[in-house]
Amino acid sequence: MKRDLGDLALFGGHASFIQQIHVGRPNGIDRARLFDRLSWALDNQWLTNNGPLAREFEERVADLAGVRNCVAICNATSALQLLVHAAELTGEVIMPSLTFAATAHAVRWLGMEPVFCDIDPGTGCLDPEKVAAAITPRTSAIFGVHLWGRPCDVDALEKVAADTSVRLFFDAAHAIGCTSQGRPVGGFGEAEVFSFHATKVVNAFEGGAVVTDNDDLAHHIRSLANFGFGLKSANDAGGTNAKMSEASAAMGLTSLDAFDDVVRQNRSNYEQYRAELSGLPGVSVIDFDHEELNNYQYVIIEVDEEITGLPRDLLLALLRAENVVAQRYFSPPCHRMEPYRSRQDAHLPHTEELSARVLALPTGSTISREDIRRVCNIVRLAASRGSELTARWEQSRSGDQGLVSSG
Ligand code: T4K
Repeated sequence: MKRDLGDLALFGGHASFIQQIHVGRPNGIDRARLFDRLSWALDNQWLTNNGPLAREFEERVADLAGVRNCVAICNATSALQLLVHAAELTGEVIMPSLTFAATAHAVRWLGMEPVFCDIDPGTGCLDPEKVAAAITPRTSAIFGVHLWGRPCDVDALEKVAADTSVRLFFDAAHAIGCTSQGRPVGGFGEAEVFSFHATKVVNAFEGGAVVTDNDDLAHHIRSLANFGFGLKSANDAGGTNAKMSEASAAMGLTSLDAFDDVVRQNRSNYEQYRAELSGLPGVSVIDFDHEELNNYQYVIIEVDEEITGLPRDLLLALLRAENVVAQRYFSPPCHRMEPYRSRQDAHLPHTEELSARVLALPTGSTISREDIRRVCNIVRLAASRGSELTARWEQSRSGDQGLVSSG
């Protein structure tokens, strides 16, 4: 355990971890089950194109989400694009800026303008009042994002959508297995999109899905993902290839088998982080509504530089020097990134404030209690002596080696 600033790798100490630990390390998988499924697919000589494993995966995801239709797609970005295309959206789509670039890129790829709207600082998700104010005659849809698995204020967004005749969809990339007021994420708005990327709580190597109770929309998306075959209207002709392969479905199914265990482990990690960092001024671990189901796949801390004297990015750099590959999910926010920054002048104070404070820490089934203890030890040491650390870092960068090597 590190006791003094000189113990930190940033100042010449040994790194806390010999090997890197990551946010987004794939969770452990039952290899025997995975290999059985892969072997079965090889024996079956059916490797993609709506195969039996993909269909089973779709059934299980639809069940979890409490909806009639799940269309498995090769990744969530493509799923978002297909959804935007099938829904025939036009003009402007309102969304948060505090999200992964894929949410905005998917909309822009289809020729629409993402319009970034500020968040509720308490949840990190769209502020429904700000959404209502952002609607213009060009707005065709609202895309909520259940950030870090915390659901949006779904009721309020549904009301805004109904009052303004604007369509409502959700990017639920982070939120499989979560509920809002006891209802599973997946059934909100007209459709929702899950991600099954390797870094996610359900992992299909790469994968995504559109879930919806709208049978026509599901049929349309399924056809578009398969070159447009089977589309009812000649106007809709054309499509792409965005199907989920049997190998991905085999992985997705095996990951779903472990879902409850992984969520239990994530929750225990999350609670340990909360306990180890409790009472540390200027650092908080974001909360979840424990009355609801949560997948706890992200452990996010907020670092208040005014209280700690420690800039979030310096904490990131010092964690990385210790081989803790923390992530700035999500910073910069989309409206501060190209191609959006130069296209619009969004004023999003809550987004900017939260985005500047957040850091994701490693969790999942590959992290041990001892790993978390050590990560928290570093965060505690750094945040409790933030001003001193920052001054020392600045001096070391300006070449005062004497201070760098002292204990
Ligand atoms: N909407 C939202 C709200 C999203 O967050 C995402 C994706 C999407 C849509 C789009 O979903 P997909 O089209 O990807 O299905 C990662 C993931 O690639 C991305 O899926 C995810 N969100 C995002 C939050 O995280 P990066 O740019 O941070 O990836 P990368 O390569 O830097 O990896 C992150 C960490 O994970 C690293 O520390 C390394 C570690 N890692 C990664 C992989 C792939 C591993 O340890 N093993 C691995 O196999 O985006």
